[in-house]
Parts: sequence; C-alpha cells; structure tokens
Amino acid sequence: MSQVRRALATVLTFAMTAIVIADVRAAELTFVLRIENGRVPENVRLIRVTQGDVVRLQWRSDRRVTLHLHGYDIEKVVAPGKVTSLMFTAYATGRFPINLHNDNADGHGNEEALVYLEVFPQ
Ligand SMILES: [Cu+2]
Repeated sequence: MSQVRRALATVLTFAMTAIVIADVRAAELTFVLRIENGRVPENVRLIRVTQGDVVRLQWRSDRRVTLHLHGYDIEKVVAPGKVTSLMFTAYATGRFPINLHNDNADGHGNEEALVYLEVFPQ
C-alpha cells in the first residue's frame, strides 16, 4: 500500500515539475503596432510567438477601427489618439489573421489580413 502511495507521490511530483517548467518557458511579449491608412509597417505584419506566451499587442490607429483576431476570436475597437491593448495567452497553435472590420459591415468581407499571428508549439 505504501509503495502505491510512494509511486503516486512520484507521479504527482513529476506532473508539478512539468507545470513549473512550462511556466518558466512562457514569455510575456509586447508588440507595438501603428495602423495608418488601414495598414501597419511591413516589418510588423508577421508576429511570431510560442505557445503559452502571454502576448500584448499595443495598437494605435489614425482612425477608428475594429480589429478581429481570428481563431482566438477577440475583437477590439481602436480609437485614434489612444493606445489600445489586446492581450491574450497564446494557447492555440497555428497561423491566425488579424483583420480590420468595418463598423458598418456585419461579419467578414474578403478583407486582407492586417497582421498574421503565428503561434509555434512549445
Ligand atoms: Cu474577422
């Protein structure tokens, strides 16, 4: 009986160690993005992070826009003259577009992606 308990304790210790390691690996990353005329500069059109990272996107825009991060399904309104943060933990891996949505149009048009978010597995 005590042997079973000891085995169980070992398994639990391993599980807790794994959680701690995963936690240590996760980074908190901030990206600063400025939208002008419905676009961001070329060098920030691809954002690459690792699964588990806490990602903060700090947006500015020359006009009022609605952002939609697909996959994670987060929408944010960015008003001119303000910094708007979009924060999330990158739990889902893959390539996800961030689109601009028209405030007066419902759902998705065939809008071009503003930015792509790539989340790589740990
Ligand atoms: Cu969308």
